Amino acid sequence: MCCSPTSLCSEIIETHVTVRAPTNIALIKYWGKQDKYFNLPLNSSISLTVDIKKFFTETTVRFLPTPDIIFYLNSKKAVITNRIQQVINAIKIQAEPKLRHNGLCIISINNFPTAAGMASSASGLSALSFALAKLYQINVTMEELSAIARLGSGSASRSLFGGLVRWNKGERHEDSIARNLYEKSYWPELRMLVVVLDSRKKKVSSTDAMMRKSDLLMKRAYEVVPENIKSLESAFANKDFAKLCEVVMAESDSLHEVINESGVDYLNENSYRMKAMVNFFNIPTTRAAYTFDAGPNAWILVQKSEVKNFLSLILNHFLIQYDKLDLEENFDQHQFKLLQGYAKRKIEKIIETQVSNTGPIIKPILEKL
Ligand code: 2P0
Repeated sequence: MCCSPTSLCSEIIETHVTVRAPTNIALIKYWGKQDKYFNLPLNSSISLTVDIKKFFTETTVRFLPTPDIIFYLNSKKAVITNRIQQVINAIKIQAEPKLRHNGLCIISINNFPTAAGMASSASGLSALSFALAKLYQINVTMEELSAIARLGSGSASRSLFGGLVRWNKGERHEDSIARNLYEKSYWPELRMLVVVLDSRKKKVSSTDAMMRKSDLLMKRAYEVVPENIKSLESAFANKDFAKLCEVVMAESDSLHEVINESGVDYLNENSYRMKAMVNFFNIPTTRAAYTFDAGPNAWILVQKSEVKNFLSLILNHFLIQYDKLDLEENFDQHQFKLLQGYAKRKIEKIIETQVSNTGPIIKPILEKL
């Protein structure tokens, strides 16, 4: 009997893998599809992946001896959607035949609100694609894996990388892929303040809303976004923060103009107040930007040196529990009470996050960090 190291290795099959994947916030937004089956977008998009310690999906995938596929999302049994099935199929087709007949158990948990316009599908489908690629031991580059993750959810393709990430729209499955443009270390002072105004599940999913075609959507995809991409890439290349903010806000406004025209408004009264606050803060110099996804919660882009200044403005206006501030450097209780003196409108939480220096990570590696 031969037991060479190679033959032994090929017999060792991991029966389960646990990974964590970060989420991302789009600065240039994906909205609209050119192809529904392959989930090809109408336009390219650019995002910042945010700190994996603050926002993550943790997913465990395990082989089952029976052919069933079982899925638990946030501790509840969930349906294997066609999209998830497409991801599983795309991985299995590249796996060794002997592994293809096993069933699967998928257990996935988000550490932040699901389906509230906070990009939970981005971290979720990125975690699933990465975990399955490891479990089935397929040989793919991260760019190739981003195409597979895209089948599950468009924004998930970008969560396979840390830093600033561009997802090229492409024209076929193979070329609609994401890649890293800049690592976190390029601009380490960047911060996002995630102001959670309402974490309830949204009424209209972004997948449904973005299928509503209009002339404005087409104009945005073919004229507005390409210009915004050029401006954003140039702002990044020159580390021009004011210009970056201007384009980020213009993009968010352009997205919500298209969404509103289709009869949906994801923003609430407090979202509009947050926009007004940023505009006020930016007089006379632009020092912050707002961006909103398919939900009311505000993502505020600032540099580290302005975090406290902007937070002081928010705390003057919005009422929040002290223990709901998740900041790098918190206010002391006395300062906090003074700032909250006249605040009236309740908000849920504020999370300060840096840019992530990583995409998905296998759990044991993460624990060593
Ligand atoms: C984005 N959003 O670029 C944009 C901005 C929401 C607003 O990608 O249908 O959940 O699963 O591909 O990725 C949300 O859409 O949509 C999204 P599907 P997804 O982040």
